[in-house]
Amino acid sequence: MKKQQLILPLVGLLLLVSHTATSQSFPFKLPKEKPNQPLSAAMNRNYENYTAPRPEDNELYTQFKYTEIKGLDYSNHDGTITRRDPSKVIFENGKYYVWYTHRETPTPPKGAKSATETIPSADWDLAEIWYATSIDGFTWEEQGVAIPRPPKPNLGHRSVATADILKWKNKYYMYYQGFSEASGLRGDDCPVLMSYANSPDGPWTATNTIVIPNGPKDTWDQYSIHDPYPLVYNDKIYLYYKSDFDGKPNLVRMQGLATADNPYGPFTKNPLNPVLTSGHETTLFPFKEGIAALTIRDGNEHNTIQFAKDGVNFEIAALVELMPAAAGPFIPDAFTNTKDGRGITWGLSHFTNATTWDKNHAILVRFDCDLSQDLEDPQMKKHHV
Ligand code: AAL
Repeated sequence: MKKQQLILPLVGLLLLVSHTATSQSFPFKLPKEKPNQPLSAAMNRNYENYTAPRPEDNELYTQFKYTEIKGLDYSNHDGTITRRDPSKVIFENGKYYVWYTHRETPTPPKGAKSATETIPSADWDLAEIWYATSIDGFTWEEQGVAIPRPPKPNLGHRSVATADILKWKNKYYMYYQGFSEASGLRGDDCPVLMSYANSPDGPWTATNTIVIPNGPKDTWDQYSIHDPYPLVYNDKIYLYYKSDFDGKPNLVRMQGLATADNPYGPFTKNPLNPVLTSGHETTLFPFKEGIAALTIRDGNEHNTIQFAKDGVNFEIAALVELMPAAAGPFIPDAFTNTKDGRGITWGLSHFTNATTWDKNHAILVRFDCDLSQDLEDPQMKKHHV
């Protein structure tokens, strides 16, 4: 065969191969819809697992911005005053309300072994639930105690902490952790208690009973029910909570769900619990037909925002960074039984300096984000700054 006779078909073959490769290469403009061509596993996931292939267009992707809030006194951050674990923010009587763990003790926390009747073991030990109000969400006026520690031997006499609010048929219900022993001993094995009021300004009446009991022996939530977080969804109260289990070598933190037809219970734990394998403090909100969750630190899926169409079966919707710890968002439709949740754009969260043991305390801060369906929506715009 002559040399040219061999070269020409080879060139043709090369052209064909390179043309085929070009036509199958991923286009320069990222298609909004999944293209009809072979995709790598990662590219397939980018279309299948998220609401949009670009993070900025994914409704459950966001970046978080933090702003110092004004009006709350921390007297030189020496660890004797703490404010942490804010509730959801609600809007009533023309102002925003938030409740939080408030500790004011002669010394900073000193660990379980050094705890006394006046020396706290942990940042949330010897605490009460206080509240503050605000007109603009940036400057807050502390109103004082909402729920004090009840006298011994009532549940929660050592500390009441980590509260969250429910509005149900025009009354207010506060769910919180009731410690009867110092945190760090077995105090953290605490159940959830509840107080109710006709007005967000109180007075609050404690039921003095356990509302969400710990699970039976040898079940995942036998020791603690932390961070109670009620929403109204599917005509019921959906109360999410965190438990710490396994214990060896480190606690595993996951989140469960308990539902009830009225605020006093009984609460039925979901048979699929835990429903979130990751996250620490609970922060969830109605989104479209389902529930979205800020899944912050701890677990394989920390630093994600997850979504469950049915409020139970969560999938990862976005991977994010610098998430708000223990966030309490302002949720316009937290209690409206919505089937088209609007989302959130701001709230309060806390910063802790837990590593500086001798000054250990937390401060409340404001966070802003865009986890809303539509910022132009009048319901969102009214409250968005
Ligand atoms: C927080 C919450 C609960 C825990 C402790 C105080 O971050 O998870 O409230 O009990 O830490």
